[in-house]
Amino acid sequence: MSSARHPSWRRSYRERAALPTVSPLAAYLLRLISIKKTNLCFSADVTTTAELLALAEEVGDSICILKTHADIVTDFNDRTMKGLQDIARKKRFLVFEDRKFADIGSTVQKQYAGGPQRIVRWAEITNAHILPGPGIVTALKEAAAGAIAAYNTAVHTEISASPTPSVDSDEADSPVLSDTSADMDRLSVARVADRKQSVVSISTTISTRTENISPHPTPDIEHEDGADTAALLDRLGDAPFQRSLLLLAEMSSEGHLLTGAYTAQCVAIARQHRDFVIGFIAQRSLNADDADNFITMTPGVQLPPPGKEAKKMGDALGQQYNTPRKIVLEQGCDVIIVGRGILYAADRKAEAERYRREAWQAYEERVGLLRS
Ligand code: 5BU
Repeated sequence: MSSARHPSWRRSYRERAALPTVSPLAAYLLRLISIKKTNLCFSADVTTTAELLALAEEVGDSICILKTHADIVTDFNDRTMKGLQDIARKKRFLVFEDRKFADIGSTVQKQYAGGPQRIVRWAEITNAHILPGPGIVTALKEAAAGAIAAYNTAVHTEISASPTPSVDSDEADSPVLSDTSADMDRLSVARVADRKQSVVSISTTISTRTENISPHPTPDIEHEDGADTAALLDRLGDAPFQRSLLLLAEMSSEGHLLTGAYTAQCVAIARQHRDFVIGFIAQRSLNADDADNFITMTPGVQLPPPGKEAKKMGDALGQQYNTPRKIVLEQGCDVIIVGRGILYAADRKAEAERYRREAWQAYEERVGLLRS
C-alpha cells in the first residue's frame, strides 16, 4: 500500500488514540494533542537550567512535547529534572530527550537509566538509531520496564515540618515538603535541616505508591470546538508512567545516510515492538501496513521570513528546513519539531503560537476538517 494513501493520513489524532495497537503513552499523547490542539514540539536547545525552565513556562501552553538535549545543559541536575516534570505536569506536555542512543544493549541501558542524567526517570520519550541492530530496542525497553517497576513500588517519603507559635513569619508558612524520589527526599531533608531550630517536628512516612500506577487508561474525552481546554486537560489527567521510543528513520540534515533499505529496516523493527516504539523521527509518514499507527515527529521545520517563501531554507551547517504545511499536509507527519525558529524570536510565546496555528491548520486540512 502506498504510504500516501495510508488511512492514518485521514484519521484524527483522537481516532488514532483509540486504535487497538496504540500503547498507553501514545494514546495519552494523541489525546493531549487533540484536546490542546497542538502538534508542535518545541526543541529547547539552551545551555542552562534557568533558561530551559523559563522556556518551558513560556511556551508550555502551545506545545504537546518539549524536546531536550540534556547534555548541552551545563548545570543539568536534579533541579532540572524536577523543574521540567513540574512544569510539564502543570502545562500538560510530554518530555522528549533527543539522546539518539546508538551503542550495544548493555551500554545503552546504563546511558538511559544511569549516569548523571538518568534519562529514563524524567523523559517519557527518547530516541535511538538502529545502527547497532534490533537489540538496541530490546535493551532500552528492558531498562524502561525496570524504571517503571521501580516507580510503581517506590518508597515515598514525606517529610513535614510543623511551625511552632514562636516561629518567624516567613517560617510560619513553611510548606510541607513532599517529593517523589530518594534523591528529591535527600534534597528535602537538606532544605529542612537548613532551617532554624524553630522547626520542631519532622515526621517520616514510608508508603508504597498507590496513585498513578501505570499503565492507567487515559480517558477518551469527547470535545467540541470552543470547549474549555483547561477543564478537559484536568479530566485527561497526568500522563501514565510509561516510556516510549522513537526510531531515527530519516534525518533532516543534508546528505544524511538514513535512506532506502535502512529506513525500511527501521520500520520493520518498530513493527516488532509496537508497545514501546511509538513512532519515528522522519521527514514523511512511514505508515504503510494496515496495523501501522506510528507517530511521525519531524525536525528541520521553520517558517520563512516574509517575501522569502520560495527560497530553500537551512543553516550553515547542513540543517535543511521545510514549512509546517509541507511537513504535515504533504508529507503526512504528525508532530513538527521547531527549535531556533521559536528560540530566536523576539516574542517566543507568540512565535510558538504562530507555529502551533500553522501546523494545526495543516493537520485539519489533511484530515478533511478544513478546506484547502
Ligand atoms: P532547529 O533549531 O529547529 O534546527 O533544531 C532542530 C532540533 O532537532 C535540534 O535539537 C536537532 O538536534 C534536532 N534534530 C534535527 O534537527 N534533525 C534531525 O534529523 C534530528 C534531530 Br534526528
